Amino acid sequence: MKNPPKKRTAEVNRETRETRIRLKLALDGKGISRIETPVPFLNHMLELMSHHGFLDLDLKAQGDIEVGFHHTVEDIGICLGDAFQKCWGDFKGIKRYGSSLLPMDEALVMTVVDISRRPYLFYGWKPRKVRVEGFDTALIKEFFQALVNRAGLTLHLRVLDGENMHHIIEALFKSFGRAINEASQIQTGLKTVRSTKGIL
Ligand SMILES: [Mn+2]
Repeated sequence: MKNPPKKRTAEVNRETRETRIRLKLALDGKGISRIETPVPFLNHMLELMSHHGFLDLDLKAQGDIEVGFHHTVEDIGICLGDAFQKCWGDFKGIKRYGSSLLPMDEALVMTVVDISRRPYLFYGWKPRKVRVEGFDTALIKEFFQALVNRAGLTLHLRVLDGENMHHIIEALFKSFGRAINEASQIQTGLKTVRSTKGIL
């Protein structure tokens, strides 16, 4: 009998003078998460990303939130980016591309990714409001930029419609989860990297 494909997992521990982060990530998971950070709004968003992206995520973060959420949010993005890269390993057989068009009531978001090893973020959203549920909306971009840089990901995030900030941000995280899950899939029969250059 054929063995079931092995779960791709990674562990990242990062400690700086600003934050302390411990993270375990599994692709091909069940979407189960245990998330403990001092930023409740981000906990909520990461849980959605994990659930809709079939990513198992175990995350514990502490940070200097007395100076704001910036360091903690950015550093979680860094660790998650590192974890994705570790999970992808040698990139062999990976589908590379993934996309998701996702509504959340009136909000509509489009996410397109390429596991390219060329970090690029297109962030086509200028939030109408600076704050939502005590959270600075500009940090969403910081989070994705940090993740993109470390994962070596091409990521296009577009908010096509939406009024409510909470809805829009939820749609961004769910949509990212779905797109990254699709792109991370292993293409049966593909033994090399998916590039005509033969290398990523
Ligand atoms: Mn919500």
